Amino acid sequence: MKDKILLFIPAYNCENQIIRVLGQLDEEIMHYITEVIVISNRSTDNTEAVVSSFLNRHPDFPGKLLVNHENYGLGGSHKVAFDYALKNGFDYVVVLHGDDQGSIEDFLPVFRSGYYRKHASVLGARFMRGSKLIGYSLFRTFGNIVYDFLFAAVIGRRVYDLGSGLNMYRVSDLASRYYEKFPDNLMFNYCMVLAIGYYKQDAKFYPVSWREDDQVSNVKMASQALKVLKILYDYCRIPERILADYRDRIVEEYGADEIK
Ligand SMILES: Nc1nc2c(ncn2[C@@H]2O[C@H](COP(=O)(O)OP(=O)(O)OP(=O)(O)O)[C@@H](O)[C@H]2O)c(=O)[nH]1
Ligand SMILES: [Mg+2]
Repeated sequence: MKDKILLFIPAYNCENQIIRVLGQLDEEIMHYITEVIVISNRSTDNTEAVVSSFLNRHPDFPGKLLVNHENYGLGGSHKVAFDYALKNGFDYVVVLHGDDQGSIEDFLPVFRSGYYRKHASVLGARFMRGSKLIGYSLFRTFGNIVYDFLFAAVIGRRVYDLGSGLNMYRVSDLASRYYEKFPDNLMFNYCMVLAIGYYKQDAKFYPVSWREDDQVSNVKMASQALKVLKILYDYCRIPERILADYRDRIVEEYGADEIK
């Protein structure tokens, strides 16, 4: 039987890039994807209009636009998407950032060979043999590699990325919702990496390409770098800290409206 695979595209103010991301979804890719959900985090530009108009122009495209009730951050959007995957009986969920920095094509070999079936997650890696960085600054590359090593030392496994924009998770492994209290911001993925160590997950890194051209980076590097160190330090001292609530604000329910 064919696997039921959900493609989740988080989108926040990326009206110029989201259309290119949707354009990546050609017949070959869609052969493996059952449904696509674009989750807008209450974008204030034309992201939602662009997605709606794409869906109207392609009535046979199995896609939906979801708009979060509030801006839940990138982590919060993952929670909405994982919940959707669990409730709708998906086998796997693929995450592809809406700002067109990654290429889902990089995962074609993963889809074709069924590699994803053998592991709890396949994580796109930008800093691994075979990865390709285009326009990504040397400084950020260096910083990322240092942090990869720090995390690797702490979880006792090689780490090749703390959170690229192309990942695939087995949905049954998300059923406990272990990630529910992870940060709702961009640090969500860092905690997901710690979870690999804590829960001894069978995660595999897989080299991907990553480009930076017209995207607007929302990462506040210095403050984020420090917060990450704090999470890492906490985890080193008391691994159970991963179960603590790292959110800045408690959200009772991560809700979204389906626009189409
Ligand atoms: N910053 C931010 N991004 C969000 C949010 N919700 C969804 N996203 C999407 O999450 C993705 C990642 O956001 P970016 O700010 O580009 O962060 P990043 O790609 O991890 O880091 P960069 O390398 O700086 O681009 C983008 O595709 C956004 O459209 C949100 O609330 N804030
Ligand atoms: Mg980005």
